[in-house]
Order: sequence, then structure tokens, then C-alpha cells
Amino acid sequence: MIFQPEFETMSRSAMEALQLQRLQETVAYVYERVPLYRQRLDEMGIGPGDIRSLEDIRKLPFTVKDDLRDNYPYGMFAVPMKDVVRIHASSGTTGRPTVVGYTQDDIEMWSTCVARLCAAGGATQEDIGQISFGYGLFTGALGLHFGLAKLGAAVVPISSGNTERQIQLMADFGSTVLVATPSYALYMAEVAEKMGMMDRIKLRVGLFGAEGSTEEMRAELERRWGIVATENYGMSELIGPGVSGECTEKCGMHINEDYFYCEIVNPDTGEPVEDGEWGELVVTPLHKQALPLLRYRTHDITRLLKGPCKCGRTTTRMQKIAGRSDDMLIIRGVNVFPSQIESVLVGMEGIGPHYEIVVTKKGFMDQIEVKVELIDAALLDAYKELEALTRKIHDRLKVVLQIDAKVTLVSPNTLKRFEGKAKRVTDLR
Ligand code: DLL
Repeated sequence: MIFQPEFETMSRSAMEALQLQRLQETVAYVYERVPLYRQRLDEMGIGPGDIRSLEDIRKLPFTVKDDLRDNYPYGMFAVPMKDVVRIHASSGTTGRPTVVGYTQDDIEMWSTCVARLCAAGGATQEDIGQISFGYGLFTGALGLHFGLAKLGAAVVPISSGNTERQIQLMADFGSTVLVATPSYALYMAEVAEKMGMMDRIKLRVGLFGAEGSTEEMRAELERRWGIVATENYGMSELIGPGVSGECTEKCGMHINEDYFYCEIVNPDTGEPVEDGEWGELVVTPLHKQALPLLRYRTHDITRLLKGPCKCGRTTTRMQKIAGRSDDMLIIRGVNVFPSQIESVLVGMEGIGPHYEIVVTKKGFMDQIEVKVELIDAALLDAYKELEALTRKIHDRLKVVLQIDAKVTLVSPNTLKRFEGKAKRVTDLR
């Protein structure tokens, strides 16, 4: 079902006209209301009147996470506090959190964007949606909660954690939609299998996001739960979930282009890449009141896929995120994305889908170790077979990464499981 065909199937020219109008409004709005932008635009000698085409967006300054941190907590808000009805924050791993605010209109727009992706992923008002994201300052849980509610589905705000109880209630309540990070959904499947509950579970749709996952991981989740799994993308600074989401054709995440203008730039130079090339996603929200931003650098690496989709939507899609420019590991000069390692490991015979990557330095040499669980603990005593499996994984990794990784096979159920975003890489250099 297409939630808002009037926007999701718009002609290219009508969409671009709407985007231009909203971009012009946004630039005038931030110039008027956000001192940081007025100062930057003045310094660059650019005024709202200079945006005459969508390409003119390139004249505008970028915004980075540090701008929000430097103006902590509310310095970039464009409305008085009386108009703010919700505050979220993303913790990040270092420094101050970034704080984001919403007006009532922002919440409406956000819910609409999320309702669209829920519908695109196959959810309907008949569904019972179990939200297994952690409720709190994280935007994932309340974002999907409001979106599913807007669609008319019944929402079960169970939050993350307490996994056995989650599974019990999933069966008792007859939940049909699961909202979680892919890594938590995988762990939940494992627990459901152990509890012998899979037969009682009615899930049919998985709406996954907030972290990357590979096609192999999707296949694993679909197989274990017996669902159709789609993924969606977003970021607190931009709105939360709802920037884009896949339809059941699974050929890229449809961008809510009437609300988010996406560019792809070279992460080192900030210059636009050629159409269809990979690079860093830069997003300008086009209709936000409390926290409008110009050209926000996401650090997420993707590319844009243009042209209509089989589902009938005409919106530009973004390909699965390959990684974050700041998560990319450089091992002996070679660029390695954890997602490349995942695509080798998940689905391989004899090993489970959980893994950990540890990077160290020996003298001047970077070392990468990949730890992965065996499915059958008995193999640990069968030296020859263990050796052969280790070699097989090593060789496949080498083909993909072009470097030698140390492969360590560990007992089943010994690697860490995650209830939110997984942290699979430990860089000790
Ligand atoms: O993770 C918003 C969200 C919640 C999106 C729920 C989808 C579902 P943050 O906590 O601010 O916001 O983290 C944003 O998470 O820059 C990406 O690096 C990563 N991320 C989010 N979705 C995906 C995805 C939410 N589908 C950061 N694939 C982003 C890969 C993702 N990475």
C-alpha cells in the first residue's frame, strides 16, 4: 500500500518544483531565525534570494555534528521553547550529546514519513506492531511508534531487553510486525528458537533500522522468523527514522524527498560526485520548524538510485549504507568496511551469524582478527575440520578484503549479543 500516493508517486518535475520551493523557504527561515546560519551566510555573501535552482544548494554551507555540540543544548533551535513539544538526543560515543527538538508540526511530518515506510514495508492497519527499540531519548522507538499509529496499526511499546518476556508476549499478543535493530532481531530469533516458541509466533513483517546490515543478514532474519524484512534509515539530527525506507521490492530505500533533499559528496573534498556514484550522504531537511539544518554531513556512505520502482513509487532511492566514513577501518593501507566482513560470514555453513572484529597493531603492522561462533561446539575438538573451516573463512575474507585476517572460531553462544545498536568492532590501535 502506498500511504501518500500524491507525494510518493509524484512526477519528477513536480517533485523538483516542490523541493525548490521548500529549499528557498528553508534558507529564508534559517537566515531569519538561527544566528549561526545568518552569520555563515553573511560571511559567504549568500542570501536567501541566491537559491534559484536546486543546484544552487551547493552554494550553501555544510552543517556538521560539532555545530550542534558547540551550540548545546538549544542554540540552533529556530523556534521559542513554547513551540517545542518534544526533545530527543543522540548520545554518540564521545562528547556532548546532540539535542534535537520538535514542534507539533514536526511530529506530524515525522509520523507521516514513518507511516509511509511502514506501509512500504508491508504493514497495514490490521497489524500489531511490537516496538523492540529502546524507548527514551533515542528517536527509534517513538518514531516508529507514532508512524505505526498513524498508519492505524496497534502498537505494543514493549521497548528492548527482557528478551524471553518479549518472545512470550509476542506469541500471546499475536504481534505481526517486529521493529528492532537487525542485531537485536537476530538475538530475539535465537531466544525464540531456544524457547521452542517459533510455532506460536505470527510475525510476518520486520521493519529494521538504526544500524547497517547486509543482504546476507536480511536473508538470515527472513528465514529464521519467516517474515519479509525491509530496512529503513534515519538520523536524530535530521528527524530520527523516516528519512527513507525500503518497499517490499527491496531495491534501495525510498527517500521522503518532499521532506529531505539528498546529495552525495566526496567525503574528503565535499564536492558532489557523479550521478549514481558512491559517497557521503548530505541531507537538507526541507520542512522542519524546530531544528532546520542546511546540508547536514551524515558520514554515511551510499549512492542514489533514480527512476521509478516496480512498486509504483517515483521517489529516488538510496542504496544500503556501505558504512560510515568514520567507521571505515584502514588496515595496512586497505579500506575495510565491517559490512564486507559480515557479508562473508553470515550464511556460511558451520558458523553462526554473530561476529566480532578486533584491530590491533604489532610494531608498525595493523592486525585484524575476526571472531566468529561455531554452530557445533564439538568441532572445537576436531582439529582437522576446525583448521579447514578456519582456512576457508580466511580465504573468502581475503578475496573480498584483499588482506589476511586472523580468524578465530569460538564456542557457540559466547560472543556478545545486542539489544540496541550492535558494536562489533574494537579498534585497539
Ligand atoms: O538510528 C534513527 C533511526 C532509528 C533510523 C530507527 C532507523 C530506525 P541515530 O541514533 O541518530 O538515529 O543514528 C543515526 O545510525 O547516521 C547511520 O550511521 C545509522 N543508521 C541508521 N539507520 C541505518 C540503516 C537513528 N538503515 C545513524 N543502515 C546514521 C545503516 C543506519 N545505518
